[in-house]
Amino acid sequence: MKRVITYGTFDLLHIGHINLLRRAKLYGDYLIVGISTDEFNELKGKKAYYSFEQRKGILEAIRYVDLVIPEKSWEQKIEDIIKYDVDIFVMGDDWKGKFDFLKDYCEVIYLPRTVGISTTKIKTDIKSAMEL
Ligand code: C2G
Repeated sequence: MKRVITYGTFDLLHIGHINLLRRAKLYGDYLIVGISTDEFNELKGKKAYYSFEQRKGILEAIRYVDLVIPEKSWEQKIEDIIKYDVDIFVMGDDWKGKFDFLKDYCEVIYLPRTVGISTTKIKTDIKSAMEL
């Protein structure tokens, strides 16, 4: 049983998130997602549209996702990897290099981001459409 973990805010869920989760699952049999709490998002300088509970419920409905846990801090990853016996850590390559310290605990893979989509772009496009 190969266990994979990834983390993120996953707000206004879009195909970029789904592509990441789908590819992450391909590396193993069990995918854990650490979803940022509203408080941790503040630390990240992000304000999600959907609350933690809503984003968690949405992620739990995705066929690739086996377990959703709260991401409350930058420091919890090593503890999570040990606690959940994780083999592979996966993130989009906008984070390339940032989590290489986890290589002492598991495999670290950065996957290419899906081009042309982001939560920020969705918000901006809707805003401009409303102003037309
Ligand atoms: N992603 C992607 N393609 C996009 C947008 C996002 O592959 N067009 C990926 C990101 O690279 C990330 C995941 O989808 O791996 C979730 O993206 P965010 O919700 O923006 O996550 P982020 O705020 O970067 O949080 O501790 C790690 C942080 O919690 C990551």
